Amino acid sequence: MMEKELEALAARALERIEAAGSPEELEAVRIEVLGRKGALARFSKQLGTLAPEERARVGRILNSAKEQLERSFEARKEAFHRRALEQRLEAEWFDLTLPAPGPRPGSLHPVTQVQREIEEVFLSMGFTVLSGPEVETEYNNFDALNIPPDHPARDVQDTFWVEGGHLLRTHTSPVQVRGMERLGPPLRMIAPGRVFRNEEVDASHEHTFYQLEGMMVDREVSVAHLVYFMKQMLSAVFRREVSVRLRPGYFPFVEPGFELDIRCLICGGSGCAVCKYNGWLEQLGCGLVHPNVLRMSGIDPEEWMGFAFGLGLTRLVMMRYAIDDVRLFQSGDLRFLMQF
Ligand code: 2NM
Repeated sequence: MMEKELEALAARALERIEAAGSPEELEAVRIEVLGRKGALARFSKQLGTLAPEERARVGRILNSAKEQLERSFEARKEAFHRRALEQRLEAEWFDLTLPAPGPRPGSLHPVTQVQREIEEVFLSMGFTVLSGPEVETEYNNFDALNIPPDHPARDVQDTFWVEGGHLLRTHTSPVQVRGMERLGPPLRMIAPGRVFRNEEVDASHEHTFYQLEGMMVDREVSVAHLVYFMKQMLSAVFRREVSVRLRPGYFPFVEPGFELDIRCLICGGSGCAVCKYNGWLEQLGCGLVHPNVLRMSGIDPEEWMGFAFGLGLTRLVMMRYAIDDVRLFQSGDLRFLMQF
C-alpha cells in the first residue's frame, strides 16, 4: 500500500523537477519533497507503523527514491547554472585583442602654434628669434624707444609698475632694444612674448597677452622691404596670399609710421560684418625706425636704417580661428583648448 503511494509520489516529483522553469521553482519543489517537513519525511515517520521486515523493505525503497530524486534535483540545478553562465558569456563577450584607446595626447596652445609658425617664416628669411625678461627697466621699455616722459602710456593707469622703478613690459620692444645693443648692425630679429597692460578685462581686453615684434637694420632698408616681409608673414598665418595697404599711423619709435591692413578674408573687400563693411582688416603697426631709437642703442643713423613692426599675437590668433573672447586664452578651459 505505502509502496504504491511512494512510487506515485516519486513519479510526480520527477515530473515536477523536469517541468520546473526556474531555479526558484525547482528549489520550491525540492523543499516540498525532500525538505525536513517534506513529503518523503512524512513517509519516514510512517515507517514505524509497519511490521519489521516490511519496514526494512519499504525503508530501502524510500532511500533509493530519495537518492534518485536528489540526483535529479542536482542535475536540474546544474543545468540551470550552466545555461545562466552561457547567457552571460554571450552577453558580456569582448575582444581581448583590440588595441587599448590610450590617453589623448596634449596639444600646443593656439597662441604657441601661431607663434611658432611665424617664427618658422622669419627664421627661413634670416631672422633671429629673441626673448627677454618680462620685468624691465623704464629705460628699455620707454626711454630707449623715444617715448617722451609725459607720454600717457607711462601712467600707472596703463603700466604695472614694480617696486624699485621696474615695470612689467608693455610691449616686446625692450627685447629689440637689447637685441640692437647686443647684436649691432646689420641685424634681423623678431621678439615674440608676453606683455602686460593695466586694463579692465572684457571680451576684447586682457591685462596679459602676446605680442610679436620684429625689425631689420641694414644699409638700405625701404618700406618696400617692410611690406614684403609683412605679406610673407600674414600669408603664412592665413594660408593664402593676402593683399595689404598702408595708412599713416603714429608710433614714437618710427618715422614714418604706418597701420597695415589686409583685404578682408571673409568678403574679399566688398564689405561684411567681419570687416565692419569697409573691406579691410587692421593687422599691425610698423614703420621705419626713428633715428633717435637707433642712436640710443649704439647704431649710427647716418650709416644704418631699419624697419620695425609690432602686432598683437593674441588678436591675430583670434582672427585666424574666429575666437570672440580673449579671456578664453588664459581660462585653462579644456573644452576650448582641446579644439586645437
Ligand atoms: C609697433 C609698431 C611700429 C617697434 C619698433 C621697435 C624698435 F625697437 F625697433 F624701435 N620695436 N617695435 C614697433 C614699430 C612696434 O607696434 C605696434
